[in-house]
Amino acid sequence: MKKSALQEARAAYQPKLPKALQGSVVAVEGAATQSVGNQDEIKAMFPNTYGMPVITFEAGEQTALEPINVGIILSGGQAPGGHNVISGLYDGVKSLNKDSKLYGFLMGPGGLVDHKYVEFTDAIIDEYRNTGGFDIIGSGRTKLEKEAQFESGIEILRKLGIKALVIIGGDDSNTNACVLAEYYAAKNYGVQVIGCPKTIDGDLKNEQIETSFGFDTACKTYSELIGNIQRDCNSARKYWHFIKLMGRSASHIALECALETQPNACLVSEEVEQKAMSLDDVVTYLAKIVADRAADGNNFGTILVPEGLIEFIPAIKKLIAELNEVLTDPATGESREFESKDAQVAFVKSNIAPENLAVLESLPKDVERQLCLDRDPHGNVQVSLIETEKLLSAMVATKLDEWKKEGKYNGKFSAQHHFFGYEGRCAAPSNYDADYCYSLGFNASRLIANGKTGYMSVIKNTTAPASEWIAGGVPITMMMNMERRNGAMKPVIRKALVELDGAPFKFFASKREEWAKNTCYVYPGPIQYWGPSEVCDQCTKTLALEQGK
Ligand code: FBP
Repeated sequence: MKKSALQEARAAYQPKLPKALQGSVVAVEGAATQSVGNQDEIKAMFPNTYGMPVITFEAGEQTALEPINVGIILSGGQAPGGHNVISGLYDGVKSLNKDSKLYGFLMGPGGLVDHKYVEFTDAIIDEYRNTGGFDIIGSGRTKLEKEAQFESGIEILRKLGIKALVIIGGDDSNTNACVLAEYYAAKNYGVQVIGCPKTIDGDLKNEQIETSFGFDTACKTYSELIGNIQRDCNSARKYWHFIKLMGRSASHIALECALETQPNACLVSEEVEQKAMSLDDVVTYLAKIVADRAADGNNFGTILVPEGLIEFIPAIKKLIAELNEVLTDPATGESREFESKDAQVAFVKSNIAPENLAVLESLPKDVERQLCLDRDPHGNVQVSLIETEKLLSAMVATKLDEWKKEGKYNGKFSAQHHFFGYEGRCAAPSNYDADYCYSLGFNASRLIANGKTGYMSVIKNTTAPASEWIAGGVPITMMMNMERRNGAMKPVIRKALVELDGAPFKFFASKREEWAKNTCYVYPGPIQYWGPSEVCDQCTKTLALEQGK
């Protein structure tokens, strides 16, 4: 495979490991844990994996191990650093015993069910160290949740002599990892299951997980692009740029990019919901910023829009909740099947409450259609397909026209649209993600060596130099509560949305009026892999503010 100059140089980068993982370790157990909500229900559903202690690794005598075979799966959307989780795990299991083997299941959880796999070798792993992407084995969104899938999985795990499976995924995939861990434990199958916190969205974090991997690199990549647009914008002074950012429901990516680039506006879906803003309120808020800048002669600017915004406008949220119920077959709990997309839209329209129908029909046709159509395998609306940035700019233009007629606005409004998501999901991992991911993978090997199952690999204290990072494991059940999904209550890992009383949002809120009126753009430039530590090892602003740094 032909490599770029950067790839060549980057292949030689040795990711930093926490001090505790640099030699032999012992597992230090904390107190018994409980789930973040619905303790009785979760305990009853996970009798074998509930209540286990948090684990911290400290330097100590590790007993010699027999060779162990381990499997790994990449699940869901790509996130920078996935290859380093795999290389960290590979190096970790080999350091325990050089005859240990690591297998990768192909194209996501489906590879386990369909028995498609590859055995990693030094040559394969070396090709992918410190690279972005998930192409080493591919990823997929097959939901691992049925007994038949678990049973099909155990057949191949037994055939390959695999004693532990590592699932790299977001909140839904790690929830499923925990269900699988519980199932194999209940059946005494002798296979451990360990999760790893992945997603650019940044919404898999809590008291125990500081951040999901990939968030750092993805935000830095988008911020570079936003900074470039801002410089263009400030040079030509003739466009308003509406920039939608991935992130699914949560606005962490939009907020982090705002902290890094200081745009004229950034919507935060969680605030829109809390203030019960209507679509018209959101449009009025943005149009006011445009009009105020026009009054100063500035007919240009940047507006960041989180991709999940639409789901958080209360009337639309209520509508989506009913659509999700109507699209689920109550008999099976699965999505209903329809002959055609038109049939699906017609069925939806004749089965929802009149007030929700009115909201649906008030939206532009393409948004209306997208909301009625397919969900992803976990039941989520595919928000990345809804062109919110275009919807908002069209509505802002209409509002400004009205104000012009009323003599309230006298500027020029010309819009450009962008959607950044796929541009950042496979970027070469920043040093932070390269080190964090390698440590997560290496650490997973230590959890396996210590016989743990139903745990998430966790690395903490990551705003400190890597040598001071704390390695360990957290029982996945500890992060769970019961939530309504596809018409039924299910145990799930609680998704972390932007906290409006958290330091990152509060800092943003204290600055945004100034950033709206004046031109305070910051141009972060590209990710740096070599150079002074304050340039190339910095964490996200979100993490720094959360930890009071
Ligand atoms: P994960 O939650 O699986 O990590 O995926 C994140 C994400 O990039 C979201 O931000 C986005 O809404 C979605 O994936 C897009 O999905 P797809 O890759 O199927 O287009």
